Amino acid sequence: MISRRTFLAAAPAAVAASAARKVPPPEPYGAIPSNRQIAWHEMEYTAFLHFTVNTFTDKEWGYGDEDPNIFQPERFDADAIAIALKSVGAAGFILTCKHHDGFCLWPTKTTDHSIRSSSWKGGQGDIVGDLAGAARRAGLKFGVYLSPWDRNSPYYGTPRYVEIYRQQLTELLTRYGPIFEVWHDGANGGDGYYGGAREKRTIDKRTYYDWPKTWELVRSLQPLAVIFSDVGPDVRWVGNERGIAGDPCWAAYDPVGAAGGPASPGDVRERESPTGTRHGSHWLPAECDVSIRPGWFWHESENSRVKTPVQLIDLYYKSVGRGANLLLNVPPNRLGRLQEEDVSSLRGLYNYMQATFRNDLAHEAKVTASNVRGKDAAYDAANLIDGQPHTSWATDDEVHVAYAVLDFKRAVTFSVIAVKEDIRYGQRVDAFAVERWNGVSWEQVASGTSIGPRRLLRLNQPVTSSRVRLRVTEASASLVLSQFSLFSEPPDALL
Ligand code: FUL
Repeated sequence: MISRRTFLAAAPAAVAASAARKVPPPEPYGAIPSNRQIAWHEMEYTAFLHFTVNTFTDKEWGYGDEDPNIFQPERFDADAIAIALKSVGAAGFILTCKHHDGFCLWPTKTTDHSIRSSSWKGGQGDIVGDLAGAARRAGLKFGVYLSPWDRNSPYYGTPRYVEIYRQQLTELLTRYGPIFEVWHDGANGGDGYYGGAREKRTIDKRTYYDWPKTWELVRSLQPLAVIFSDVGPDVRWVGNERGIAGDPCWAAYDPVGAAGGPASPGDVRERESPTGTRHGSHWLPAECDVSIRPGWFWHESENSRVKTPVQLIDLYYKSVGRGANLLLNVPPNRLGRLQEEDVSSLRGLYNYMQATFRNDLAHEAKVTASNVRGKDAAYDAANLIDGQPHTSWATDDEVHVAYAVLDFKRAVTFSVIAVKEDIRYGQRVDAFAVERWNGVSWEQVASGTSIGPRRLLRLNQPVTSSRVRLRVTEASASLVLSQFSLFSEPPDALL
């Protein structure tokens, strides 16, 4: 079936056509995302704020015996932080409301090791409240990190602490408005202050926290929030702290414990997390947490070791470009501000993204395809270039291998390719290639495996052609692709 609609004509037509769809859509394949996961996928790139007593003690892991008075961010400005993050394209940010030292950045009722015991703002400060409010004002989503390991609590290791942890979560999830993500890391137990005991405490990672009960609590208080841990239940750790997803990176995942058997936070076979499980039973996409600096917290000595825009761009392609989300840590400094060096690198990344992704060359093309589901216009290949996430080019049930061709009136030059599946129908494609017409034959310029929510392929050299073809070479079900885009990286994008 051949379509000759242009982009401008296709956008309204596609909406009308999907309403008038005569042929039923395909059955979803395998694991599929929940609505909260779909909303999370759309965020793509968020910031992480590591901030606490460590910022003032120059440590990465506080022992839990800090004097609360050392927390004195004299020029703390939540709006300045949120506005800066918004201006560099982050969709939201997650704050370390409590790190392993147990110091709570909000006036919790559960412990004295909190901002309430600091002379900062006369004990009236609330960093969580200020940043949650600033996020909302800036149009950003807000998320919370609450370390399960607490080196301050005298109760750590006993059932009482697990109750305290849930009370802390309850405070965070009921006082500060909508939360988009609840983040639990996997560092569990070891030596610490523990109310003065100064000893080593180990817990059984698999049973101590009774995670399913805690996740139920999160669900009941913030049903739209995704829950992150090594093993989900909504978002999985990517298995490294370098910010790099696997290639392939499947959204589905069946986590396995380090020694085999069931997995739990802190006990997962990490080497399988970057790639996921091709036909896994859970939709459990990867999130790439990585710091813009060597450490997670701000250290003056690391101001000269901030990742450059070029390094951040590379990370962006290796995380977001492989269908994962990027959670990029930008730690506030002792003043309570983002460090200028960090913001300047973020701006470099943002300028690059703006310059590269602002103009989708595919919009100029006419699209034809080797097969269209039921020859129904609702599934036309023109949907690939209409800019709408929920209109798709789909094929007949038995057609798993197919192609779509972009025909241009002029030769276009591109260096980045973007492809997306409509993930409401699951992850269906196993392999694909992109080819250009060289006047005589089709010539492959790039290829990939997993697509899912998003795949970006960055070419070593720009490619020029007036005909470009997306060819799905292997799939586990018929195709439901929502986007095929071509972009050109401006050579001066980093200036
Ligand atoms: C880990 C922690 O131990 C690090 O300090 C950091 O917070 C990282 C994001 O998670 O588990």
